[in-house]
Parts: sequence; structure tokens; C-alpha cells
Amino acid sequence: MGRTMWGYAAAGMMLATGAPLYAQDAAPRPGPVLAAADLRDGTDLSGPWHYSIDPFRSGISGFHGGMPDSGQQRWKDVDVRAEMAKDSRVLYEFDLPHSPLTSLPSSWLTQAPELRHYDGLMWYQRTFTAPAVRKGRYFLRFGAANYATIVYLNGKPVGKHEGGFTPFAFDVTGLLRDGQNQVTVGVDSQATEATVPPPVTDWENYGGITRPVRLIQTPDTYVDDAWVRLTRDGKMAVDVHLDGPQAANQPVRLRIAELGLDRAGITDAKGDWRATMAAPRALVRWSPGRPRLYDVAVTAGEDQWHDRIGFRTIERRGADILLNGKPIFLRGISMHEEELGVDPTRAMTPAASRALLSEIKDGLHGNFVRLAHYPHSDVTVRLADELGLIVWSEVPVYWRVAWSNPDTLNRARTMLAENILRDRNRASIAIWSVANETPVTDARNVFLRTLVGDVRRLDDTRLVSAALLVERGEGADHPVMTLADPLADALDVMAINTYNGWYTQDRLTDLARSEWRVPADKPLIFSEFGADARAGFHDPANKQKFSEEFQADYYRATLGMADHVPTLRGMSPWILKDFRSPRRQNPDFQQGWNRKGLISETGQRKEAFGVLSDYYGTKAGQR
Ligand code: GCB
Repeated sequence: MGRTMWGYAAAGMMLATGAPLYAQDAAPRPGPVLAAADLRDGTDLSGPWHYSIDPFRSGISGFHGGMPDSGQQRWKDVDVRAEMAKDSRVLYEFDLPHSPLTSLPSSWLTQAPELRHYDGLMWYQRTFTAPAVRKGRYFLRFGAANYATIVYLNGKPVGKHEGGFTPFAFDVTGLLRDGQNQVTVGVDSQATEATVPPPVTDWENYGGITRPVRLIQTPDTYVDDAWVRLTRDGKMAVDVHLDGPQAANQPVRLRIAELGLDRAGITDAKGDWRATMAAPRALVRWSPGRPRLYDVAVTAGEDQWHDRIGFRTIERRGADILLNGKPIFLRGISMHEEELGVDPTRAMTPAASRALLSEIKDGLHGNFVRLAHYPHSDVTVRLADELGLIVWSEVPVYWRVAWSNPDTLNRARTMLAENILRDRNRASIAIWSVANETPVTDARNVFLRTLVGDVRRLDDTRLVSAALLVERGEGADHPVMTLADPLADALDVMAINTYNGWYTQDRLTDLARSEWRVPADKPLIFSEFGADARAGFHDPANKQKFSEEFQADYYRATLGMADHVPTLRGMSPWILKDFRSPRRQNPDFQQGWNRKGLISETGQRKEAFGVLSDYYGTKAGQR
């Protein structure tokens, strides 16, 4: 067993999700799932929390590696000032209730100037009042915390979680007390060689609690998971999982009132109910042109679960992608989870998400978004459902992860499962991607094939892809790009990131003659292409790199090249908005930002925005 993120304290704690860890052949099933948790009743714990840095992780283990010193145990439920005043032998080297305040959810990077580059362990604490009369179960649910999290309630360990972009929840029913409750959370942002993603990326590592924390109340037996969808052959299917003492042999009912659908069933001994039925005649299928959603209710005992769900099919036939049986071209763009503004903090409110997605839908005439390079907020995915944007969803298996490390594989599998279980009711999601730009080795192939297998077990209604690397060769007077990745066999959609003319010396005028050698029987997506431009920097005469003119010409040339790739069925150029990246330090043009956005960090459209918008506008008219 390698070093865990949580050293000593982790050893004595129950696992947040999925204990025991998974057998290699079974798709991990994290728990509790709390599907559609964002629509359940609960107390929002957003707002002021105290915080305190712990760069040496003294609250996790003592300097010799054992139990942390008593004066360092941040989760203790003590009045530090009173205890020290009372007894001169007592020593505390923290006092969270008297530490500075921050507002959550938000990364800490923007919360104080001295935290701008802090990468390590941070402690958060707040109190809240539990309902006076408690009934049923209470879950402490985190939308996401980056990267590893350890949670205590009223001085007692609750659980831990690893992974910066997926939700997790703990049943805290037995730990709540009347009146004031104290919750303490340690969040460690530091990546290691064994984490997913690894330490080297091309985006800001926004440490902290970046999505809402809520105390969710359910009956003793509740609907932990419900998945309602169209199968590949157009039938309506439902899977329900109940959790609690009455989960077995329990009557369950599925209702979609607007469609007159009302179906009853009984759970099995494990609390599962599964049924398939003809899709109602009146069903209007979800599509970008008509993103129809329905209120779906599942009732079981005292619990009433509901969600807003769209229904559609997505398939591959030969080199085509079919939405509701019809070929579709994905007019997309990539985006990071980073809101507009000069000082983003990865707090994706509905307004922040809408500002970005409407640039895609209305500004670019797009129908597709690649949510790179990790699961984005459920706010964004729900909005994509509502606006009619097809989504590519991805896990942060990025560049070089520790392919041979079984713990790393388990982390990736858990994240993937958490992502799929959170989002498989979202009609917008069409593609699950398992990796981005990963160099081919045997160990990597085994790792990624395991993830592809997990996707197929957890969700057989969507397509699987990965952004792959291509080999470059030289033809007589043109580049020859060859996709020789053995993983392609396992995927439904092949995806390629291409930067010829930006990272290479190719002349833009030569791009259209590039030759693409890719399998002819599967759809291809250009999952990335792009060039930096600093908004407002013009150089019409020389069109040097970083000028708006260069970026616009680069788009014209690359789109011209794309038109010659016979199996191309979509694209998600890199990227909608300039985003923070510490690796980008050209002081004239970048200043810590990757400038490949079609809009600047404040939303200013660059010339290339118009190029892509015209291209998509024309394409949209064609279909
Ligand atoms: C890529 C990566 C993306 C980078 C981008 C770039 O291929 O997938 O994460 O940000 O290139 O700008 O170089």
C-alpha cells in the first residue's frame, strides 16, 4: 500500500465512498450516490467558514509520523482560549473559531493575497444549527473539494474522499446533536505522482471547497439512485436503488405526469428495481433544437425523489454520430470550469455558467461543449440540458498518470463512477471521455481499457471516447498525421487534439493539405485545436503569434483542413475563454493565462470568435 493522502489520521477512518475498495473486475460503486442531490431538501452550508493553513500537515500526523499532537488536532471541539486561560499546562497551536473567515464555495486562491500560490492542506470550520426535531437520515454532501478531503463533525471523524471534481456524501445522522454543531474539513490541494490528475497540467489548481456543502435530509429508507432513460433501441428504462432498513421488497413507483406514465414495481432483496417499457407516444425527444425536459418522480415509502430529465438516443453508425436516429455534426468548443472575470475562483454559480454557455449556444451557433478536463459542476451540466448543448464529459486522466499504480487506477475508476452516477440522467451528456493526450504504453492501455469497461457497465446508453495523440510524419509537401493508438479499437468516437501551425513551424497556408490517416469506420472529433491571442493586440501587417489576426487566420486554416477530413463529425476547439495557467508566463501576452480563448477573461470577443461563429452558423443552416 502506498502512502495515502491522509497519513496517520486516514488509517482510523471509515472510507467516504465505496468501502471496501473495488475488486478489479467490478465497476466501482461509490456511495451514498444521492442522485439529484441538488434538488433535495437541505440546509445550505455556503457562506462564511473559518480557515487556517497547515503546510506541514501537523493536523494530520505528528512530525514523527504518528498521531498529531493534541495541540494540533484541528477537529477538536474545544474552546481554545478558555482552556488555555484555565490551565497553564494546556497548549493549542490553532484556534479555528478565531481564525480568519472566507466565503465558501470558492477556491482559497482568491481569498487572500498570501493564498494566491498556496498549495497544500487547508482547514475549514463552521458551526450550524441542526433541526430541533430530527427525523430520518442526514447526509453531509460536498459538491466537490479539490483535491483530498477529510471531514469531522463535533470532534468525531466522519470520512474522507479523494478527487477534486466529483461529489461525495457522508451519513452523519448519528453524529448530529441538538443546537450548535461544529464541522471541520481539511482539504489538501497538493497533487502527487499518484493522483488524478498528476501535478503537471495546464490549468490552475484551484484548491479548496469549490462547490456547495449541504446537509441533506432523507427518510430512513430513501431513493439513493434512480436512472431513467431511453435505451439504445428507444425503450424507456428505469433503475432504482433504495438504501435503508426498508430497502428490500419495497413498492416503488415511477411517474412522468406530463406523459401519463405511471409504473409500479417492487424492489428485490438488495433494494433494486429495474423495469423497461415502451416509450410514451407523446414523448418529445430532447435535442439541441428542442431541449425538452420532463419532471420525473420516483416514490418509495416515505421518500419522494424527483429530477428534470430529457430523453434521447445517441449512437454511432459507421462513421456517423446519430442523435435520435439522425446524423449530427457537433459544433462545439472546449471550456474549463472557470468563471468570467479578472480573478476567477472556480465558483460556478448558475449566472456564471449561463454567461459562458450562452456564448456557445447563441454567440457561436454551437450545439456541443467539451467540459475539459474533469467533471464540471452539476450547475453547468443541468444548464446544458436546459439550453440544448450536447456535452462531452471527461475525467482528469491527463498526460502522464501513474499507469502501473493500482491505487491510481482505483482513484480514476472511482472518479469516473462518481461522475457517471451523478450525471447519467442528463440528456445533454453524449460522450464519456476517459483520458486526454496520454502517451501509448502497455500499462496505459490496460489502465484506459479498464476505464472504458467501467463506462460500459455503468452506462450503456452513451458513447465512449478519449482525446488521443497522433504521430506526425512528412509527405512530399505536407504533414501526414497518423492515428496509430491501439485504444481506438475500444472507443466509439476517436478524438484528436491538433495544434499544427501553433506549436509547430507549419505555415498556415499549408494546413489544408495535411493528410489524416485515421480509421475510416468510426467518427472522428477534433477535440482541440487553437492558438493564443491577447485580446486587443493587433498586428495586421505581420500577424505575429499572439495577435488576434494570427488566431483568426489559424482558425480559418484549421477549419479549411477540417473540411478535408472525411470522417470528421465534430469539433471542440481550444477554448472558449482565456483561463489561468501557471505554465503560461510570457509577460507581454500571457501573464499567467492561457490565451487560446475566443473570448478574453472578461468576455471580450476576439476576431477568431467571429470566424468560428460564421463557420458554425453556415453549418447549422446545412443540417
Ligand atoms: C492541449 C491540452 C490542453 C492545453 C492545450 C494548450 O493539448 O489538452 O489542456 O491547455 O493543449 O493550450 O496547449
